[in-house]
Amino acid sequence: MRDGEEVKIVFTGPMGAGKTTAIAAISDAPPVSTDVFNADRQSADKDTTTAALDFGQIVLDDGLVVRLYGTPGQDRFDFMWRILGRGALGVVLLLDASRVTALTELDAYLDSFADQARSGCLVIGLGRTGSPGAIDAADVLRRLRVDRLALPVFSVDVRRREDVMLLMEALLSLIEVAPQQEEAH
Ligand SMILES: Nc1nc2c(ncn2[C@@H]2O[C@H](COP(=O)(O)OP(=O)(O)OP(=O)(O)O)[C@@H](O)[C@H]2O)c(=O)[nH]1
Ligand SMILES: [Mg+2]
Repeated sequence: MRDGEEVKIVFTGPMGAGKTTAIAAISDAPPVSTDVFNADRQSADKDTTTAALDFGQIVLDDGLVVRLYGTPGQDRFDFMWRILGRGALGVVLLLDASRVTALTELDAYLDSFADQARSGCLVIGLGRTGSPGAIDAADVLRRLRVDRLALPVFSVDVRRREDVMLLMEALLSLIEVAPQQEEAH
């Protein structure tokens, strides 16, 4: 990739996994956020939830411009996943390891972003792995093997810039070696 080239990356995953937090952790300028009051405290106990998208951007040392899009986590906004996924070269899938539904959510998102998963342009960031009863990276890798997918899985804290950058850099390396994708529709 060269100076001034642009790449679109989508951060996705269920409500509360940390998409908005992750984009804010690495974006050069404060990201555009569309968070609204969260009335669904059962799905995620936090004050706000993303209604349309997050948008941030970073320019890497080699001049590559990385546009960062975050999807809304609530199922009622799932039409946005397809819209935001269009033209995305890679996907960062964030999961909350402490949720009992984490592996079911993994399956659902791999289905929705099947083009990127199959072409190997998807990385998984597993948050809150230290919580009691949480799944770990080995559990995710086992599930991926069933689907014959070889994708990297990292245990991360989305509030830490270094952790989110690790996900980004792993993903950009995968994009570089992947066969050129057809634009996802
Ligand atoms: N204590 C703790 N908090 C975390 C950890 N990881 C993420 N969080 C918090 O979890 C929350 C994640 O919220 P968001 O970033 O809004 O999540 P989101 O994925 O954008 O959620 P939606 O937009 O509702 O789909 C933030 O308040 C983070 O600070 C962690 O490892 N430990
Ligand atoms: Mg959000």
